Amino acid sequence: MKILISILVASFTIISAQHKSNTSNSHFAIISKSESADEIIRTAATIVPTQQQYEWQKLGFIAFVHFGINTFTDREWGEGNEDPKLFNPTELDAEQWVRTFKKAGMKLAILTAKHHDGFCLWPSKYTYHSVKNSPWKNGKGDVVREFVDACRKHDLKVGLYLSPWDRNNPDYGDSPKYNEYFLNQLTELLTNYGEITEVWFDGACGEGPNGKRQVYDWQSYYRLIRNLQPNAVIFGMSPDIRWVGTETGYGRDTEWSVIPLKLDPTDKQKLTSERNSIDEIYKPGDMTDYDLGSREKIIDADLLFWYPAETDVSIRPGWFYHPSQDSQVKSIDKLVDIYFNSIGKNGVFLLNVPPDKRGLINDIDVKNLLGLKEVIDIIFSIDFSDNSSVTVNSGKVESKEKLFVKGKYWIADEKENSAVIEFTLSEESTFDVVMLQEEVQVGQRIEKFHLNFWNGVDWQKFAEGTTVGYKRLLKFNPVKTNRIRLVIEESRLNPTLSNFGLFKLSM
Ligand code: FUL
Repeated sequence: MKILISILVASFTIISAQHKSNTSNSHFAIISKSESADEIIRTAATIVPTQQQYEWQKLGFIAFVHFGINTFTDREWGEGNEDPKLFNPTELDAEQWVRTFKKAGMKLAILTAKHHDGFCLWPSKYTYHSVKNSPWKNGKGDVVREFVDACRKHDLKVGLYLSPWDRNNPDYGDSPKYNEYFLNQLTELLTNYGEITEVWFDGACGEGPNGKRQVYDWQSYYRLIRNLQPNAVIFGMSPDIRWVGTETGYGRDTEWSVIPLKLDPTDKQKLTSERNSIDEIYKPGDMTDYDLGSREKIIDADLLFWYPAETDVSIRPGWFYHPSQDSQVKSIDKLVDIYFNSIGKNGVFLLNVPPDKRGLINDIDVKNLLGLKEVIDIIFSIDFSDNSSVTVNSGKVESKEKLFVKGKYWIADEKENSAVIEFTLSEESTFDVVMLQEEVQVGQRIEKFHLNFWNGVDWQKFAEGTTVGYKRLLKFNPVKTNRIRLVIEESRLNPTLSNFGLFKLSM
């Protein structure tokens, strides 16, 4: 055992030396057993998103569309034995969905091409369980095609959900056979519908009809996706985008995008500087933990990687449409609160809005979704910190606009892990929301901050937080002042700030 440990220690050290360049501009870093806790923290602070992860993060607000045989059977999880003839939307209009999403400010939409029941919304040539055996458009219809066309027309990016768990396929549980089936279906979806920006995999893995448990060949799925859609990000059971860990829409107060991964001894040989080499060693882990990326978690890591959170939630209690839930559509206030707790907590907000049996999104869902957009637009229409003058650590005075000129960001001097950034507003204002953004393209660093305002006599604390990441929104009791201070108390490395704003919830 001791010998094994020494071999491991030696080889970790070598790999770490090869990957020393990872301490800047890489989306993962192997941690050497000889690295001190301080060194590991610094390494964590220099891990950055891939271009694909960064582009995805900037989308901010995206749509989920659960639609399929369950819509017609009034279920959440179909068993796979449904008659395809039940699928018969009378007024399906994917443009109505996409127009609504576009108006709501969403930038990408993800459709459940196949849910756990195995029913395919496109005429897959590998199964009878699809739209091709439904009366809809006499079996000549293709919901995926209509959805993709509508997204292209209205300039939304496209995502597809393909459930690995398939309760219809007789080969499910016969692992190699089913994996081949799954790859064939992925190939259909990734070759016939143009650019796909997000591939969505959930981790459900039920019992096969033959009593055997399916072993998914994730690595072969990733390879195929990287090959057919190199710019796509993969959600869930992949190393690109992680599930935030809850379906409530509420992310963590402390949400790190750099997360540890345990390695098997042979894993390290498979890692190169290639973006996708992490695919070969990635193992899905539990994402529901309260703490995923604190100092305590990462100092024990074998590998650290950029793994940002997607916060999924449905506008209704269920993921699929159920007439009985028409009165339970989330209110505008609730959606606004979720917005602050998803996008505002370093996540991407994935909101499910399920079409009904007609194939249309219901009026109440449309109304509340557009209501959310209206409120958000009003809140963020006036930034009370525009035209303020800024000093950092009482240094020279700059304009806020100069500090955050598009594409630029403020960064503290090397070795400075704290800062006091003071904004003098152009006039006394009342606000109750602050927005902070770090320049994640150099790493996520800020660990603790608070905000003070000048009450005429003293500096008074009015808000505080831990992580910032791509975006942090904080709500607090209204504050009236013309001077405020952002105090970055702790940062894993010299902190950055790429944007700052002060807003008012309602006028
Ligand atoms: C889960 C599924 O089991 C639910 O039905 C839904 O699709 C949700 C988004 O993911 O894992």
